[in-house]
Amino acid sequence: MSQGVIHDIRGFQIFDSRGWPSLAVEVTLDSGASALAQVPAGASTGSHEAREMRDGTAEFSGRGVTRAINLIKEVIRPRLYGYPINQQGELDRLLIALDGTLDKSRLGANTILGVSLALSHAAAQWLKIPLYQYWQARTMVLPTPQFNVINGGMHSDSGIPVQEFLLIPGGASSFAEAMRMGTEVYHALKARLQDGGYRTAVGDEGGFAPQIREIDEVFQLLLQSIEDAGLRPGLDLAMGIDVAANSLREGSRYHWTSSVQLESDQLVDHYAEWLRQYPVISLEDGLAEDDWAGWAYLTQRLGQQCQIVGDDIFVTHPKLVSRGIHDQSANAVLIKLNQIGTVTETKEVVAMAMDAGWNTVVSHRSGETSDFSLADLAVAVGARQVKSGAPARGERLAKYNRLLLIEAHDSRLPYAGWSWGKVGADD
Ligand code: 2PG
Ligand code: MG
Repeated sequence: MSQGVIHDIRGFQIFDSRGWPSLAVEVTLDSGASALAQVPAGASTGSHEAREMRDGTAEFSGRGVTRAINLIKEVIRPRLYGYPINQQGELDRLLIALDGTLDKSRLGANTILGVSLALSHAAAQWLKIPLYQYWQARTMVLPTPQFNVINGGMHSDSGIPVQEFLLIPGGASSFAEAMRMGTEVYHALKARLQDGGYRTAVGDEGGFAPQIREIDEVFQLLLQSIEDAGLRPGLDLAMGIDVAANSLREGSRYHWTSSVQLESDQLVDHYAEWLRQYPVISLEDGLAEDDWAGWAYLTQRLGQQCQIVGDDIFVTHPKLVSRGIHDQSANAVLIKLNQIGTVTETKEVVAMAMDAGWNTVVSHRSGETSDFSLADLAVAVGARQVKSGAPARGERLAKYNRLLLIEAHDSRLPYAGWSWGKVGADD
């Protein structure tokens, strides 16, 4: 009879949504049952993210994952063989110890995450429960999505300096209604762009990538599209932005446009103005990862009226999040599994942020696969927000569709809506 122990672990080279190699990991149990997980990759990365293991050879511009596959075969499989599957914390600690570095550089965060996720999937399967139940940590909730409908920065060639314009349908009464709102505005936006003579090609995360010079024009287009869809800006849907300001940083200043360079307090002045004019309730990476003084100033100035989300500055790392909590550098953290590398560490960082009263947003990467694990994670840890790109492109929908199915199957789970503290037009 099956004991639920690990019988085999294998890595495979697959491809992500940008056409670069990525890693899939399959865990097989003694019962013969197997589970698969796939690993994503970012483009606008924080410099303190855990390291990926890439081949560095001429093939695939150095991005092949043959070394990662070999490490799974030669180092990880022999160590984990025969272990009971139903103990994620213990297995993740073994992986961390096997790697033995602070930045996961010996085995690679991609290698470790692929194994960590596949182990979880296999365990949930063995226990015959959904993944989110296996991972359950706090009161579970269906997260409010952040739909990235305009792609700029390093995610498209639109020339727009802000990387992401996000629509946040907190006024919906269910996740299904949030999807309806998001998709209807997405289609209204496409029609508006066409009418305005803009191209409607999409960027890496499925959002449109029009060549629009003025940020205010983007905000106006979003406002009008929300209204075109018969919805109320700021009530049904609010807006967010991810500036990904690391990619604008040059020396101590921010390279806003080819002719405009700004100090961080000048950039914060811009944000204050946008918050005054538009229903913007979430601001991610408004400043660069090393601008800690700027972040404290930003949070002190705008943190009462807006969610200040740290991504590249915290990279889902307990030490950096803890520093941010101490310094009051933000009031929310973006959570990305592959920035830290294991399920267990990711859950610990979420718990730390929540205990400090911070909001948490579970996020995809710009290079994705059809893996949907992050949707289950968002529900399991009670993160009340999730970011998985536009409501378009299969790799983005894999996560949103998973949440739709979780909602359909588990009617006890409430939709987060604005429960995480929107500050907007109605209060
Ligand atoms: C971000 C992410 C995801 P990337 O900056 O928040 O949207 O982008 O994966 O390129 O870091
Ligand atoms: Mg970001």
